[in-house]
Amino acid sequence: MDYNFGEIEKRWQKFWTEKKTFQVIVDHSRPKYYVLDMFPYPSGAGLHVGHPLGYIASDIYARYKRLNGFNVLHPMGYDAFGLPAEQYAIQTGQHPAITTNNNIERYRSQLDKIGFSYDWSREIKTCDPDYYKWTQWVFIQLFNHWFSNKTQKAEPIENLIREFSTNGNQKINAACNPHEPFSAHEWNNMSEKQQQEILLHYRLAYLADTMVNWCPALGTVLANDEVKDGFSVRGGHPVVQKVMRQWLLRVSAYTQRLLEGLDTINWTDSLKEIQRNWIGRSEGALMNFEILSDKNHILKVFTTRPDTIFGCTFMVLAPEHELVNEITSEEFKKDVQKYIEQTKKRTERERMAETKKVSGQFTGAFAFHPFTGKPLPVWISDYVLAGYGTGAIMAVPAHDSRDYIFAKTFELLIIEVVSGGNIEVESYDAKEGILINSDFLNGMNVPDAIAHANNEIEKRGIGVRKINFRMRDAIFSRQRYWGEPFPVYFKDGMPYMLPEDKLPLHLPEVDAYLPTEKGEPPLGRAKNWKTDDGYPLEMSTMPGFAGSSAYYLRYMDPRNDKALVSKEANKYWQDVDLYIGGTEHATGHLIYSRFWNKFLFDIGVVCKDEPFKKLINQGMIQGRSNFVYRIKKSNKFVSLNLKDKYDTSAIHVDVNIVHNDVLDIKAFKQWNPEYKNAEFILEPDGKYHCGWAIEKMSKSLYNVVNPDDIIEKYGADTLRMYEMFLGPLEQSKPWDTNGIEGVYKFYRKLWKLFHNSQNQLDISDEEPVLKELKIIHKTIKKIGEDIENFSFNTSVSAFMICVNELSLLKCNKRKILNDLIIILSPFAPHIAEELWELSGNQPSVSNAVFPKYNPQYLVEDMVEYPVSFNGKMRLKIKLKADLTPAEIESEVLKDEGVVKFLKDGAPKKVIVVPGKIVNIVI
Ligand code: ANZ
Repeated sequence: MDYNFGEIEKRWQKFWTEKKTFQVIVDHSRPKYYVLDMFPYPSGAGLHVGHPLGYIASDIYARYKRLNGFNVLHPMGYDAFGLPAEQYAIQTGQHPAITTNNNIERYRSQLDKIGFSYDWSREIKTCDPDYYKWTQWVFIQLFNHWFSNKTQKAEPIENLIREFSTNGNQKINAACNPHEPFSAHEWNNMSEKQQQEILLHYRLAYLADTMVNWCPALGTVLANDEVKDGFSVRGGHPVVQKVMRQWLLRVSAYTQRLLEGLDTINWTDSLKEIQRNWIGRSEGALMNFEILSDKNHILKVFTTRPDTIFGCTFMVLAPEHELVNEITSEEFKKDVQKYIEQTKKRTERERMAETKKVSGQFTGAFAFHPFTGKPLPVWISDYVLAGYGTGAIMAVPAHDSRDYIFAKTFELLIIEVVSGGNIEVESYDAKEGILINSDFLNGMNVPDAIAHANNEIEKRGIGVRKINFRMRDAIFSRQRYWGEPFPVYFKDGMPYMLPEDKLPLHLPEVDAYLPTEKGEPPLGRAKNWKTDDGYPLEMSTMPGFAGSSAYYLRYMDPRNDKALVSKEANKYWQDVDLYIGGTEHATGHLIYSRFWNKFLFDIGVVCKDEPFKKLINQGMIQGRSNFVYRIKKSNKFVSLNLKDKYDTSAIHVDVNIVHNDVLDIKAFKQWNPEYKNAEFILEPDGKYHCGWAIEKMSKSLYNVVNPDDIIEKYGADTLRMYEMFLGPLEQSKPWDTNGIEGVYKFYRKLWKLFHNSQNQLDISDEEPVLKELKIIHKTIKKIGEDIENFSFNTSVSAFMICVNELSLLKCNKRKILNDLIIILSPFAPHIAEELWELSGNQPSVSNAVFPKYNPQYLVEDMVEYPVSFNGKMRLKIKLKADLTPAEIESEVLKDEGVVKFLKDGAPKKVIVVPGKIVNIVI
């Protein structure tokens, strides 16, 4: 019988499904292990060979853990809401649910072919009402909680209401939006609407006016990364900055815990660093500057360099700052207005990225320097961001590069206050040097001056020490159709939550996936979009990250209709032990889900504060593109090595019609009607050679390789092993099929070990000999260690060496082969199952136990001894490893080289360190 991967793979995939091999339940007799892949967004293009890289790695690990006695939870599902299906719906009218389901089916069939050990009974789709019921439920809990800075956790909103009615908001230390103080008496006399408005300042999910990127053509708010140079990435429509009332999540409340949590989890340093930067903790001071006017305006600024206060020569406000209108003098009103309009066209990211040029406008107002009393001109400029700190700065041009460019551009005063640089040429931003021109700070170094300035600022009541975080609250509404509806209705303009027994609130049908004539989101088109009592429902939907924020919890108990996850299931599965996915989620999903989890921890839904214990980012698989060279203004193509003689342009050609960089000319002519009559200038070997380059794997570059095609040709086990063989998991690497035959041949060789030359099964029950035992135990050790270290590429070569060595020995001993099958099974589960059964074992091999290596077989046979004469190393002698010191001495003294050195004289002494060295004293 030949190695027929097609049949074998289908058979075992069917077996696993029918026997529910990978279905798991809570089982207290075994330790749990939870291996999770970042679930995919099912796009219309299907999977390419880059997608399964991480899935294969996690599957190997999951299967390995299972062989080691763990009860392994290894689920899969779909992040199914999102823009592409909705855009497609707008173009074609096809309901996004249909598009999504078609795509999911395609994904599923592709995934099934790869032989993953997923427990498909736990599959989830975020667009499924039974699933998003719990996304809505968490939202309600967020709305009903606030964050106490004192206890550093979420607390029920009722506690806060009680506090307000007894003490007002004076004593409370909460994460909240800035607002006016009020007394208990005032609170108790407020209308319900007023109270609700105030509570929004505290709720963990709240409505607020906030600056957003608004794209009128798409009719929605866009995230920063969906906007480039003032235009939407998708469609290229203009985007403006606009204040809109939006739902937000108070992620900022959890900044300290999000930071501290990083120290408790096993993630790479680089990923942790990305999160730390994103959270952006800075220590500094919040200072008050009085504005020179009759209205007592106070300008608050946040600075990390209070030591440089005597170098402050002007102030800058973000153009959106609330004081701008009030302080601008008549004379400058028009120019200021013009400047504000201009800024609206730029996104925050662009404003931050611009470091060479500055723009700005004087307001006509002045502030007082809090120490010297000197007047400081107040400007507006878009390099100061509205959403960071207080949206206003004290400018110290000598020591801040942006302020420096600004001062130079507008000819403002520059005063050096820290020595060490040359401010004639550039600002000196370093946090070291001695303070000058700074009154009571003169002569101090920077750290001392910071501490001293802070003390003085607090003593004189000019300001307070303050820790500031860069991370903002997350804007949580989208004016789109294909997302979770909010469980929210409005009464008297204020938001209220639906009762939990009304969940899920189903996404309604609409006649078009577009905003209404009035500019409302698509849900504004839904008939009867109101509660039973006639109150209007929220028309925005939740953003993409809503559904992925707690999906790992739902897998623990996916069909529970009473709770997001039962206490029992959560207590057993606890958290994700291993999470594998792409780096692109470093600041989005991985922050939001940690926040979400911490909140659920606070309210007692989950038992772990951090959701993902260990996280690995797989590298990207890049495409290897091919090119043909078209002679300009012709339909003639010239081969790679002749192209320099012509004026050509390179054209991407589908890699699937190129083999080892040689173009399949017939296929090329059929590929595109334009090339039907193309002519070719070939190389002397009669072939058309293509050029190549490593690029992103993308449909538009025609370099996409579909795993289905590889499986069709070589089988899933070859695909799995080959993806691992490409290189270290965490590195990016190009897809290059040049070595795939090698992996395929390896399986055939393995197959032959079990079969005789007539291709009949032939396994011997003879006891293995030492040589064979050494080979297999060396491999068991190596594979176990490699898997633990996620070094799967080195495992592949270890398997190849092992099978080669066993083949040379013609080893077909059952005891050796059984172990080999088990350790191979995580990588190549289909062939492993087949050989396991053929060898007379009870399927499935996934129920076997990963063998333990015996160190006795790992001892090297021979040792190479360096032999020294009076301490000087002269020669090396190979000896059997198990000799006694006396035997070693006698062997060494018999050696020809040694005899020569001794020149017939007897040595005075021979010192033997077994396994290491021999020293001869003469
Ligand atoms: C005076 C000063 C002097 C500053 C100096 C820096 C250097 P991080 O570390 O990122 O927190 N800043 C504050 N709010 C800002 C805003 N909304 N937009 C732009 N810049 C803002 O940086 C804090 C520093 O960034 C603050 O300290 C402030 O400039 C500026 F030699 O104040 B500094």
